[in-house]
Amino acid sequence: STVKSYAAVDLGASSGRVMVGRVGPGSLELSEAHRFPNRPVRVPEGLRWDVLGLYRGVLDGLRAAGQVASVGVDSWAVDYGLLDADGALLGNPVHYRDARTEGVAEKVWATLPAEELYAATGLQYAPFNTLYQLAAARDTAQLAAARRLLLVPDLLTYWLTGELGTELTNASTTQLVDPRTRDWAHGVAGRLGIDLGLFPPLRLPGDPAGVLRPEVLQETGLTGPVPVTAVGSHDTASAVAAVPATDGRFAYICTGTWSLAGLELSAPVLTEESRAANFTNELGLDGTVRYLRNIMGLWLLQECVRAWGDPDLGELLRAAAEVPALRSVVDAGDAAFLAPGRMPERIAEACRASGQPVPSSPAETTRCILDSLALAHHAAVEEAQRLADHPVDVVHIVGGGTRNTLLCQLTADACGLPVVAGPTEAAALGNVLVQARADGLVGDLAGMRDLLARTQAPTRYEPRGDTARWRQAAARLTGR
Ligand code: ADP
Ligand code: LRH
Repeated sequence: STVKSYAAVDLGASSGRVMVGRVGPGSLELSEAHRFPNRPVRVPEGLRWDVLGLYRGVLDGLRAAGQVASVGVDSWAVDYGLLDADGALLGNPVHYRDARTEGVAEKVWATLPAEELYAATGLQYAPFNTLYQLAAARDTAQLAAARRLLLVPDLLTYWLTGELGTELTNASTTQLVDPRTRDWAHGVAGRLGIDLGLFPPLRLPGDPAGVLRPEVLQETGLTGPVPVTAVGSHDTASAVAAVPATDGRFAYICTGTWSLAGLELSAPVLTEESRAANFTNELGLDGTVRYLRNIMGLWLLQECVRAWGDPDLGELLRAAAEVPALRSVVDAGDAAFLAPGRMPERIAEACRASGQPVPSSPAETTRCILDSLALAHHAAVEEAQRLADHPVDVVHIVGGGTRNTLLCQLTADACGLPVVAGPTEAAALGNVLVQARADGLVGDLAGMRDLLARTQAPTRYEPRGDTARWRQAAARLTGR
């Protein structure tokens, strides 16, 4: 029987990796070829991605991966690089945590009210949606010189193949796509003076995206032709595709730098109530909609760990498990935590401001973060079910946060539902499976999930009761 290898390039906000998936009839194995840190750089003009360093990591990873049937690229959403008339990159892509979008949304809404924008695009308000980034860049020399705009995975795909395209799942995070037609929102772009001509034509997960350029083959030691396949290039689209659900009654939480918590739907929810609850409608594989809320996620912990001089994470989590539960909680959905820096102090300030005990040790702060994340996970899972009228029996957790067993257990406790945790490298697996599908090796989304459920043994966490305590803690935040 034939087993084929596929390389998944998966760039998260905290690390990039090149993973190799081996897919055969009824079999699926994933291994890591190369992992490299993703460290943004602050320069005088602001916070930037080190996109050349990332591309270096991709090339090293492809060399380590060895010969593969194809390559796919996914990354975090919303950010982009601009190309000049010669096809050269103009500057370093701006980080979505950069301050340039402060106060921009209000100006956009003066032209196009937030209600209309939501009805047309279904995207939750986040200051970093590409639409606001483009509004912030409006009068810059760089944008004036730009002939093309490529979202980060499309930029790397372009460097690998020389071919231009805009992959749909990630395009849906720009706030310039209509989730009903799954095509550009021309009316929105027109009213805001955004030139959609900057975006190369849309392509869908599974579409061909060229072959590795001769120079790339030479540098990676691969033998051509090696096709590149468009995948769900938004990492969250790939991760949700790899949720090993066995029926439709599930919620998911993609945990990494962010927690993305919600439901997979067949149509967007564009009601005013949904907008007020800040739920987003991003586009997924095969006509699906990712109806979810962004929660600050393990970013809160990453930033604290950085501030504490990188103590051992395992020891910190063991100590946090010994701290009494729910002493203090913060709103883990609050955009006040978006920017980098001073995170332990900002968390302490939020506890003080809401009249709760102020965590005083790294273990206590860590416990506060994990309790707060579990609380926010529950709120998102519960509200999504209500707003979409779509009940669930189980919560799937995928991504790096599945390694945090305390977070998984607390999430089960807060939700009062069983949690099924895994796979950890969900985005890479979703990336691999879309390539294998384009190659005819696996079937539809249900077939992909069936293969995952049979091959990637997850861990199950049962809720430990005591949901009343979680409700009381939630009330401390809402003041109700
Ligand atoms: P991203 O793709 O956004 O860069 P990941 O999915 O790689 O993020 O998840 C990274 C997070 O996973 C880290 O911030 C950390 O909190 C958590 N994590 C990674 N390894 C471990 C571990 N061994 N134990 C507990 N948590 C871990
Ligand atoms: C997670 C993610 C998330 C976006 C954020 C910018 O990596 O793609 O889905 O909201 O980054």
